[in-house]
Amino acid sequence: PSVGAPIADLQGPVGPGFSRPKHKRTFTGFGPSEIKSVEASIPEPLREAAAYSGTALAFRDRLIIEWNRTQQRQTFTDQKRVYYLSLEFLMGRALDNAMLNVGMKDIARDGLADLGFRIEDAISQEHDAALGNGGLGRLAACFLDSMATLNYPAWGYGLRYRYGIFKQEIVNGYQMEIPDYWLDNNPWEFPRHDITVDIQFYGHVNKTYDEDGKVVYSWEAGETVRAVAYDVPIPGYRTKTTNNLRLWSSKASSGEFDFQKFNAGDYESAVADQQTAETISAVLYPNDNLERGKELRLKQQYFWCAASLYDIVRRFKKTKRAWSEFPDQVAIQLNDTHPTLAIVELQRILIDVEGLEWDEAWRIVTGTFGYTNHTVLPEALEKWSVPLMQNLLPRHLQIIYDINLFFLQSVEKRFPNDRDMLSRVSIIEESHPKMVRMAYIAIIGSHKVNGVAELHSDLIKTTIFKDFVTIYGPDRFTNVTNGITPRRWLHQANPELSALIADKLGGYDFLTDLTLLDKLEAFVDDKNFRQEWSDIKAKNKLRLAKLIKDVTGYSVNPNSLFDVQVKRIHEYKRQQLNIFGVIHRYLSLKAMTPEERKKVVPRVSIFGGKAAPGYWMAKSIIYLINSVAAVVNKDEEIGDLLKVIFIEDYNVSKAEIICPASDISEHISTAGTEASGTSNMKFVLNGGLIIGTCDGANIEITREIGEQNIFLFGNLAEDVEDLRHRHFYGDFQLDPQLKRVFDAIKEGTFGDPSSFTSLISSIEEHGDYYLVSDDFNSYIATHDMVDKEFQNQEEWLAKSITSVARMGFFSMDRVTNEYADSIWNVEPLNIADED
Ligand code: NTF
Repeated sequence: PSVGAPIADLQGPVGPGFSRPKHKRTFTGFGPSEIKSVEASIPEPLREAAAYSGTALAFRDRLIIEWNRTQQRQTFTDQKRVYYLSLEFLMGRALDNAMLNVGMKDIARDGLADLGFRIEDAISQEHDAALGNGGLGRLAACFLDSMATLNYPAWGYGLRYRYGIFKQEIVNGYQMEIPDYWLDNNPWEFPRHDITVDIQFYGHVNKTYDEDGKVVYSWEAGETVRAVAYDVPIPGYRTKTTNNLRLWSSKASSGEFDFQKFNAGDYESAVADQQTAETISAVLYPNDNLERGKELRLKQQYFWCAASLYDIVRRFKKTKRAWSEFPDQVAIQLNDTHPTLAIVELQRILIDVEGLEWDEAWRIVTGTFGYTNHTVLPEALEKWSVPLMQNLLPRHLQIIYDINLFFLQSVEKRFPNDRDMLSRVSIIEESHPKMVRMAYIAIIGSHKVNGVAELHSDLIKTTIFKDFVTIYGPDRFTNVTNGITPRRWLHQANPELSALIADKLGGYDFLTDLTLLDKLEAFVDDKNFRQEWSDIKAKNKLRLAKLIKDVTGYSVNPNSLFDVQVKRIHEYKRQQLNIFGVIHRYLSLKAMTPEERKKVVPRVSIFGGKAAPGYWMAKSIIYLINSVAAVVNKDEEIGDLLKVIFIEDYNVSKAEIICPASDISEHISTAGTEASGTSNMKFVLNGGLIIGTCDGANIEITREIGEQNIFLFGNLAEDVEDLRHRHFYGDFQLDPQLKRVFDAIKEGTFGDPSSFTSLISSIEEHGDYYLVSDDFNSYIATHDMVDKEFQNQEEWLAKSITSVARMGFFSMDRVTNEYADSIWNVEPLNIADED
């Protein structure tokens, strides 16, 4: 990038300037004074952008060397590799992570300081790589970090969206969506114009016979789009391993636009093909936990699966091994059902292109794939209409029908008289139109299926996939509870806490073996340590207060209790429960005498998260939060006792500031709906306590840190169905405290009540599907306990330290090793210096 170039040049030869600081001092090129004069002529923001670019390019050069070496070594040893297929990678920023992983952040800080820059300013110039919606995409990013850190030969495969998740702006309380064009000046990707695959769509299937009279199917496609690889280096922490994330970008298969048409003056149609092709990788679908069955989405899925498989198969074929060895060399993990077509595509390649028999091909396929389920919500389970699939992927639909036929035949053999069972487990749902159930293909075509937390894995076995447990037995189904990378979510986000821990534990080994944190418990009564611990939390709260001031204009008192809920806005995650609780608090405060108010713990309720653009109810929740904020925050009678904040455009880099700054965070989904949740882990790892339901990974967090260190409330998953049933039959009574909240809203306390009608009526009149009313009383009572316990700062601090000490289980490294052992059967490979 042009703005980066001058500074990068001034750094001298890339690499040595950082790795050997003494060279920097003897470097005889431009000295700081010469640089100053150059600087003076460049406006400030440009200079910081240049500082970022220069630093990024320097680190990038280092990464390339280790990346090449890693790839060569992995190819040479030719051991089994893992391919992680994910339609989302929510990476966030790369520079800080790269500096920490190669262990040179301090040197970079000094270098930048010599040039007159603060390293934080340079880092914050970077645009987040936001190719994901929420937890699922962030989990994929944590996987990449862990796989590289643990030296697994692993690749990620995804799509190179031109637009990531939209940027959120709050205008008059409403969410507005701004396109996130993020690719300008992205130093972390390498276009690989030498690596392309032509992907086919539409057309029809020809049936012919070979010399032996065997039927041969060939797919004559109607459209071809070219996939071009873009590679992103993924450095591990304190290791030479630098893995690859390959993102596919679409373009016209002819390469360029049609020059003949152009010369004939038909400009529009000259570029039309090109534009249609580029549309495939243009934009990330912004839905979290929702599938809408749009053709372009199916095109994205096939485009990416087919390109990735072509690449994987090409790599395998270079080894000249027998096809039967494919599953010994290749493990492919499906991040949810989005890449399920990869199963069908591999079967197609093996039988149609490579000429294998069906059964042998299918053994290879099932030996290769593993499927992770991330949700039980019915609206998120992918189904594609048969006519749509028939049109776009005619050969694949045939293969799906064959997979289904052989599967149903085997089921019928074992359960002869159970017709219901056959229709229940059929890949094809007999609806109008017929639908292809992608999760069923994923289960049938994989050797392992896993959920992402214990309760969730139990639920899939007893509800949505129950019949498949009967058919395959329990061994195909397993649990791997999610985790997070401690590198980004402790060391990078909370450097001071990380340093304090390192000081007590005698080094940073806990960052690669998080169970070492348990040694912190020995210091729980250490006075100095406790003081430092609480000082760090206070500083982190100040840092967040500053962010709040910058983005909302509101000043908050950093001594208040910071209560945070940041995640995608969804009815099942129940931000509405939280804001109703806030209103309840406000009404209670208003009813108090000044004497009573003196005893109140001041609180800042902080929200953040995006609503899917088409999700009306989620958008109303955002509007309600902002409407409450507008009233409460200017109420002088209340002052600092309560502030309500909505931080716009919540993303990975904001999460890095928010997570270390909570006193308490909210993970309050209706029991049984949140598969795992991972921000719960991030907050606890940073010394925040949590309030939550018995849902997702909250349950294992409780098991690990102890019941006395978490605020649990609400109905249990096992009671949800019954409660919903009762509501449905009219057995529903609005909680009296919630009724007071609704009355206040209806009276117009927070603006025109008609904006909130559907929010209220979904609870009052339409069955309260998410049990907001059922859980309200226990939610409020638990918040009262939070206030009470927060007043005992000594106890609170002990809980904070103890909880962090017991969080070792939630490292993504544990997760990655579990997948490697029980699903992938892969071994690490060390990349030594001399290789
Ligand atoms: C999400 N699933 C779940 O909703 C979260 O609870 C979980 O922590 C993450 O996956 C990661 O496992 C999805 O986003 C999806 F797409 F499956 F709905």
